[in-house]
Amino acid sequence: MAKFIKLNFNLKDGVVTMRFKKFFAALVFVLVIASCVSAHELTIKPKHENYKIKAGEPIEFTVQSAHKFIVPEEVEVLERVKAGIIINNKLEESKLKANDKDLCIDFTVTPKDDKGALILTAIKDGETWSITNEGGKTGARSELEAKGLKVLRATKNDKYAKAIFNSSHEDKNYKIILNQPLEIIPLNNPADIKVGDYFNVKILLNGQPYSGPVWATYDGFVTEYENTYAYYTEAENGEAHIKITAPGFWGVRAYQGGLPGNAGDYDALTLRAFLLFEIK
Ligand SMILES: [Cu+2]
Repeated sequence: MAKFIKLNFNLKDGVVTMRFKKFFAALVFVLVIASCVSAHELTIKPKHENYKIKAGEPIEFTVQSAHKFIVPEEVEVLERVKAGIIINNKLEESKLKANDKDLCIDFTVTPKDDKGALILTAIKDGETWSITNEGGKTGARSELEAKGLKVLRATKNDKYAKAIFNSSHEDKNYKIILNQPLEIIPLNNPADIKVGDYFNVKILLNGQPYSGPVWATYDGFVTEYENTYAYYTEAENGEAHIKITAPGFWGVRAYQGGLPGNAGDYDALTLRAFLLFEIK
């Protein structure tokens, strides 16, 4: 940074001003990126601790949106969220209910059978979040510009959660690929994994191997601080290895920012994915 300033010191005033403008634009950009990284994460959790899965019997789950794993913090806008059970490779959408008391969305699914694992998903079609001359605003670039605002950066934040419940040693359901833009696919059956083992995953970004950061944590690891995970690794050629260090409800997370935008609406797309499963 010091070198950068020195380099331009002798230049004419106008040039220096321009350089500084660029520098501040870059600074704002860094802050925008930083704020995206810490946005709410989308997860799914059973509503009751001692839930039982039986064919034909409704069971309650929640969609959570929060900065801590896994402490509900915000009721997402219902219209932007879809959630339910996967049956024959398709999402059977549940009716979503805002739960203002517990700060989550409630939904019920009815499994057709209880032999294999239940696969649930929640999807949030993200809003465009714009950094403007009047601060952060929800809304597309064109929409805010029409109101006379200057938009520095508009980002769309899409989120995907996939959860595996009731997996057994014989189960094959856990391998399912839902073809979500950013998807974490287990290479191990959670039922076969014990504390001390590696849980291996394949991560696909638009169908291609993802190379990037991967975080993992489990329910109860840290409840005081936001964005605090038990484990960090980086996926290489789409594969990541998570060492399981405790029993319980785990979440593995991947994040990809800076994807191409949609002219006029958003400049960049950010994808977040969470895979949730239980380790006995
Ligand atoms: Cu947030």
